[in-house]
Amino acid sequence: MTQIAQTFCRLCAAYCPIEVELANGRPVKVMGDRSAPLYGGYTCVKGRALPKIHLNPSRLRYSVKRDASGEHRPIATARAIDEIADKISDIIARHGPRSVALYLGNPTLMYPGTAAVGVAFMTAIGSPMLFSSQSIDQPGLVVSQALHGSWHAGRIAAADADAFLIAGGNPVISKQYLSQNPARKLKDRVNDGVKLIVIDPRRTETARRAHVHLQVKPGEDAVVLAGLVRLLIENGKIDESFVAENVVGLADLARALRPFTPEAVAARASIDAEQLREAAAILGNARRAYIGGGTGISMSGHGNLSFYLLLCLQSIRGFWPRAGDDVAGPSVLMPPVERKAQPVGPTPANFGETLRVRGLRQSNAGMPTGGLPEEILTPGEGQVRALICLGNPLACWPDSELALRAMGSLELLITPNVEISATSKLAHYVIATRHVLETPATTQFIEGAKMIHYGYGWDAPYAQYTPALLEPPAGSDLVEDWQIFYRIAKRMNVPLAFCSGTGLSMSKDGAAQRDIDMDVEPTTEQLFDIICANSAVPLAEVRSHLSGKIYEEAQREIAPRNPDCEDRLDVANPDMLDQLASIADDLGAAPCSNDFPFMLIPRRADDVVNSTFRYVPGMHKTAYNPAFLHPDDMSAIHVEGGQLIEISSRYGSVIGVAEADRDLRRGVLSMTHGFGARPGDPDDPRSSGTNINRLLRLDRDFDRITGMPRMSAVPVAIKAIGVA
Ligand SMILES: Nc1nc2c(c(=O)[nH]1)N[C@H]1C(S)=C(S)[C@@H](COP(=O)(O)OP(=O)(O)OC[C@H]3O[C@@H](n4cnc5c(=O)[nH]c(N)nc54)[C@H](O)[C@@H]3O)O[C@H]1N2
Ligand SMILES: Nc1nc2c(c(=O)[nH]1)N[C@H]1C(S)=C(S)[C@@H](COP(=O)(O)OP(=O)(O)OC[C@H]3O[C@@H](n4cnc5c(=O)[nH]c(N)nc54)[C@H](O)[C@@H]3O)O[C@H]1N2
Ligand code: SF4
Ligand SMILES: [Mo]
Repeated sequence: MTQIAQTFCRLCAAYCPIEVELANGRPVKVMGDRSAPLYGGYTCVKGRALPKIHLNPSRLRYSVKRDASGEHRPIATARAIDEIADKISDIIARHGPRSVALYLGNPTLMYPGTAAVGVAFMTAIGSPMLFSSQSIDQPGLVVSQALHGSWHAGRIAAADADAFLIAGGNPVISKQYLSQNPARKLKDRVNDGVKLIVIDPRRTETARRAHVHLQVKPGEDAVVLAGLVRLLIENGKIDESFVAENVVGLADLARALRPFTPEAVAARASIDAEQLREAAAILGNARRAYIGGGTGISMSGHGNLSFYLLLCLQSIRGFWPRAGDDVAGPSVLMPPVERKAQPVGPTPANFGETLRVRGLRQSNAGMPTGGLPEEILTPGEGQVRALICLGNPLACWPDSELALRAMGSLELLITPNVEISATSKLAHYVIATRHVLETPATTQFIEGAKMIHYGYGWDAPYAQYTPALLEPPAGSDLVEDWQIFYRIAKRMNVPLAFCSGTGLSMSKDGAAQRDIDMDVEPTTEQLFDIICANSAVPLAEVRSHLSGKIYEEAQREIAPRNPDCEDRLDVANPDMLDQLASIADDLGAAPCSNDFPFMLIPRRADDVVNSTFRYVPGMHKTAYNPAFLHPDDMSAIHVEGGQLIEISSRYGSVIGVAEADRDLRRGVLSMTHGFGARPGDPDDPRSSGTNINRLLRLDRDFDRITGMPRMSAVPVAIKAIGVA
């Protein structure tokens, strides 16, 4: 029997509404749901591969435990969870709660309950060691808001902007910014007259639509952005009344930017000064611009400063929404919030828990994941001995050798997963979990994520709910990720309570609000009722429309500022101006190393999300991540497409498979991360790909506030090692 079911894909944060064709309970085909608004029926190769992902023969159908010889043996999931709970209790009894850490990586975004119950678990056991991918992603995006202050009313909606600036991001592939069908959205908006500026060393799918593409030398974004802001000031393109009411520090900023003349910037960043002027003219004439920075500007050094300069640009131009405008991204499944047209002044970026390594400390981007491997490996009081890991450090964390040592030294490593990843290979327990089509879901998690990274989620009051479409495969023994935390807590006898920020209103003292019943386990649907309590639109209403819907009743207007608001946006943070001064001191030609003449930069690929989906057969053009180089560079070093090359940084060496890419600027090696062999598997770059994280180091050239290591603009040498 064939049946069509509506749901949404959660393989990436775009959450595209889809229809799944089911034949006798098996998924056969995925199509975009054209009846849903905003997406125009869009799907990508990953979403369309959902049936393959589900029926993947190497999918984990039961949990496994590592035995004394290091082999994984099947174990009943309930028994594994009991054993884990007993081990965690024992570790806490011996070493205190700080010895237990949790890492929330990308699978967190697929299931609305995971983060809520995971965080509740860490709070209940009293451990501050809660890490996430945010601090190895774009931590500068939130750190800059702490240093500059933020706009209470949120951001300009893409639909209201007449110019876009995307720096170090590629929305067409990543869906970060313009998330709903970004390729179409860009095309339509550019046809409507929107002027697009892209800053990227690669002529990306996004840059192809740009009016001005600044094909910058990697790592020089702060210089380019400083040059842009300087030109705006010089050209008098200041929103004077906005600045007078809301901004402090403009004179100091202008002084700090003086050295960044178009010519100096052009020489340093190896771009054309005229193009920089053109970009400044577009931004200077724009009424409202939609501005976003991605991983490119975050990972190449000066990430905080680059994001900070983007904020300064918005503030001096007054590119913030005003009273009476519609809120971009109003709450639907989160509690309603009144948004006001006023600044929220700067706050300290660092606070809370301190690591025992390199003076790293918690920041508003979370605990520094860049310090976690050393924290695990450094003996002494407070050492982390147990890690519940929703992610794949061995493939994704910079400095894979260190990640390998750290993961291998843990007393207890638990990886909930749908497959045996590189990291799962080392785990004491791999808990087999249900997959996307087997779990109910809502869009609430992404709505919350938008509050942290405005590049995700919807500008309109959009929401969707889906029931589980499928039963797990017959004979499998699977749980949902959130149930792991709940059941461990239950066995440990620690009651869980939800904290603020998970859709519950806060108690008067801002502390946990609602206890979870520890006697009778809630169903996932009941869990949603709890985390969507007090939502702007009742969950029952969202449940009653299975296609995605815009809930007009949740649209809110931005309220006027409080008459007594004295907060200001600070465009002259001393730390940021110091960084500008030290760049200015050395503004001649960028340093160039003869030993490492190329620069490694990251890129996202359409058919994987970080390390995910690599083991799904029939889904990929190549099983590996090509080492993309400009064809002229390939000729210069006598390398042909398909040939193996040795790529060496100061810290390590890997083998890659060369491939020509005319869209790159010369001198750049562009590669996707998340690849490489699993420990013990044959290491063949053509079948398992290349782990570029072996070229990176966590403890050199890292950001003091977040521990963010350098992951782009990494100097490398390349040498041919054989003909294919
Ligand atoms: N060199 C370099 N390194 C990078 C980056 C880069 O650009 N360059 N990017 C960084 C960024 S931005 C990020 S966010 C991190 C990501 O780093 P992580 O979050 O650690 O990595 P992912 O590959 O997203 O983790 C996915 C894991 O989840 C598993 N998984 C897939 N589906 C499910 C599921 O349904 N349930 C469960 N429980 N598990 C599932 C996958 O098998 C995989 O093992 O990587 C960072 N690392
Ligand atoms: N298909 C797919 N989608 C994804 C992911 C995925 O793995 N696959 N990952 C998800 C995750 S975890 C994240 S964080 C987001 C990231 O989303 P984005 O930040 O949009 O990621 P990318 O698509 O890699 O775009 C980064 C761009 O930065 C450029 N770049 C590199 N170095 C520099 C530099 O020094 N300066 C400048 N200006 N540009 C530079 C690269 O050429 C690249 O085009 O994507 C998410 N979406
Ligand atoms: S862009 Fe692709 S992977 Fe992401 S939600 Fe849409 S269909 Fe799924
Ligand atoms: Mo990310």
